[in-house]
Amino acid sequence: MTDQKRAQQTDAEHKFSDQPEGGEYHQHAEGGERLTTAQGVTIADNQNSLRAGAPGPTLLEDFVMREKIFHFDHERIPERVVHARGFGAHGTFECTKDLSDITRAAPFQEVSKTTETFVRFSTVAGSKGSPDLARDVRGFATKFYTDEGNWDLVGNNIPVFFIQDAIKFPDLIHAAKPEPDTGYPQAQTAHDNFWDYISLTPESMHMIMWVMSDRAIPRSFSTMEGFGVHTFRFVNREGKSTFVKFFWKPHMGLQSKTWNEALKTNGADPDRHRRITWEEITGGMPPKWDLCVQLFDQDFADRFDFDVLDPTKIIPEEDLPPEKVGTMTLDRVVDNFFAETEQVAFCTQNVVPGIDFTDDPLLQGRNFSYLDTQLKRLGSPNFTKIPVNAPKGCPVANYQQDGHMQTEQHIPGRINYEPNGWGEGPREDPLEGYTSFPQTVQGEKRRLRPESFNDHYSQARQFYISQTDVEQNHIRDALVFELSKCEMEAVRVRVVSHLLNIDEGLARGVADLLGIPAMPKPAPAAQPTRQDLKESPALSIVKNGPDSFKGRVIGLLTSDGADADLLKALKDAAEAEGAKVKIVAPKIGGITDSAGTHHPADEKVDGGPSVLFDAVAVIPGQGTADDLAKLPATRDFLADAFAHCKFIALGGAAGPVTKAAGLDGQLDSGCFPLGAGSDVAGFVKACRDLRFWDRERAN
Ligand code: HDE
Repeated sequence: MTDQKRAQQTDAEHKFSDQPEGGEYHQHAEGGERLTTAQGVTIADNQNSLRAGAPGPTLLEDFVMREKIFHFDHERIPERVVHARGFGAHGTFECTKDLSDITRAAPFQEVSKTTETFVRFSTVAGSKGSPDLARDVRGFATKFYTDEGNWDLVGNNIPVFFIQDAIKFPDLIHAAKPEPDTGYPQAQTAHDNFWDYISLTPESMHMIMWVMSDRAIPRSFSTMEGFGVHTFRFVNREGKSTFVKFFWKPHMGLQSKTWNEALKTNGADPDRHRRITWEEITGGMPPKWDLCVQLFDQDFADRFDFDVLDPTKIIPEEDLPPEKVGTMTLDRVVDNFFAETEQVAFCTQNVVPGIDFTDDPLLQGRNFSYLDTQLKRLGSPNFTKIPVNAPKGCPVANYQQDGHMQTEQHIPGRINYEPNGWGEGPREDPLEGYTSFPQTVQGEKRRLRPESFNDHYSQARQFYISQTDVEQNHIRDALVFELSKCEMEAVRVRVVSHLLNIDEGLARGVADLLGIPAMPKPAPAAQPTRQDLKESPALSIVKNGPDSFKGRVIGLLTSDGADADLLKALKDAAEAEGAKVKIVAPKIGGITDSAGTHHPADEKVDGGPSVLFDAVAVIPGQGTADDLAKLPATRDFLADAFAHCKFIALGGAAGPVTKAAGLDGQLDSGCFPLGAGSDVAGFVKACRDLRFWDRERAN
């Protein structure tokens, strides 16, 4: 287990931590593993290069040094052109519904059947080193190692996309990435190029509503949904096709950050989402999602008001409830980030018998792009042999050979072609092999967009009206934030002209907060916005939050002399809910409570701001509260928790901290005074709700 390995290595570090006096530090093999070159030659000295004299010139002859530095020089591979920042983990998918009458796809043939998976979550716009809490779409790519080959479901945490045709993708991404002359901004769409492009691309408006909502700043990967986006086909053994849309539903419910909190989290812990995922898996709380499907036939598709092949549209869950077909548990972290997370190569073309494509023009374009990009990134068509990419559930046998970094020859001997007269080697299997659905196709060869893709605003409006008032305000504020970073007024005005086609109140709110002097006319629309689409509660985060506080964390700011009974009661109440308490203290060494018990701290106060916790408690000791309150980080801890609408528990001695945070006289019913005999469990139960949103409404 990787965690045990880390623990062993940490112990080993202690053994070696004393430096020998006045000398260099050599670790000699004493019966242990020997250090060698890549050619297997044992290395005698890994600290000094080969020199003529001391000091003297370093000799070119030093193959040990040259090989070592040569390899180092070539350690980097091109980062992904999009989705560069990612985090991967292994898991298992367990089928809970037999779908063998609908599809012959291996993972769905039998209840309880398990299939190994590898998932990589990602942000889209930022580079590999960008912060996790950027406002962005999250990638949710899953490789199923089925026993009929690898199936890659390369989805996002948002069910629609910005554009309807793959030919537009390079422009969209160029506009979103840092501007080409300055090289900034990093991992942000808050700049002119992005909004200029968007304001000239009305089909992006539905996606823009999602990206400006709190969906784009999730609390963790474990609290976001995933979507296959496109309509795919399931095909059964009789060759019958059923349309399918895929959903991943998180067991922890939907949860997000607030924008101000996200900005601060990026400073406090740029690896927030990676760290949470690692800790969930290694801490025995493996994240889980249900895989759900919307299944429908051509008749339903024809009756539905939008084109099911248009990737800027959804089928509302209330119109066609997604059915649960299985559960995925991510239960194993990677052994090596580069080998697995960086080298994993997802391709939308990776389908297995029983799963097929549709004519969605975005999907068709993706089927070219992903294979192509893997060759660029991984440097060889043999990337399929890298263990994380190789099929696990079935044999691989073909006559593909050679190429850079070939590591094996499947078929030894003379035969490397088919058909052959030797009667040996792998052969086609027309019955069991992959067969494309025999769809009838006809039409003129032209560059065109179907009229059925013309309605760009109705579902954008439906998304907006389905949000709670708090969420609607967040969308407005996000638009205002982003557009305030645009220098060109024309861009801001053009965006507002589109918002007028979505919701007049939203458009006016944004225009007002941007200081736009006169409202523009609504943008010309290819099709008028339908006002009759019903609200879809499934689209709101707040309406689909968690029903328990399980898996979340209370940040406890405390100091020497803190009430021992209260600390214990808080810990017990949190654990009873399946949650944790982490101690934040003035010194990382920890605190000693009123009963003389020592508690090591998890964070020193200026390294553990409240943005890292789901709820907070402030329980200082009687004699130390004043000193605690003097620390600027203490003031921010409480003031931020309050501003981010978190539930707050305040111990009896918290007065000086409350005052320093500027909250005297402002405490509301999201703040729980705790003293001897108070209802600590009541506080933890209140934390089941995502936030105390009334605080935001009151301001
Ligand atoms: Fe991607 N996308 N994409 N994309 N995408 C890539 O492939 C592309 C789109 C998605 O964790 C690239 O291996 C085109 C939609 C994820 O490794 C590249 C178009 C959706 C990941 C590429 C789209 C996605 C990628 C870059 C428009 C949601 C990360 C590196 C036609 C359904 C996979 C790579 C991972 C990655 C192309 C649009 C999801 C260049 C041309 C829509 C999750 O091939």
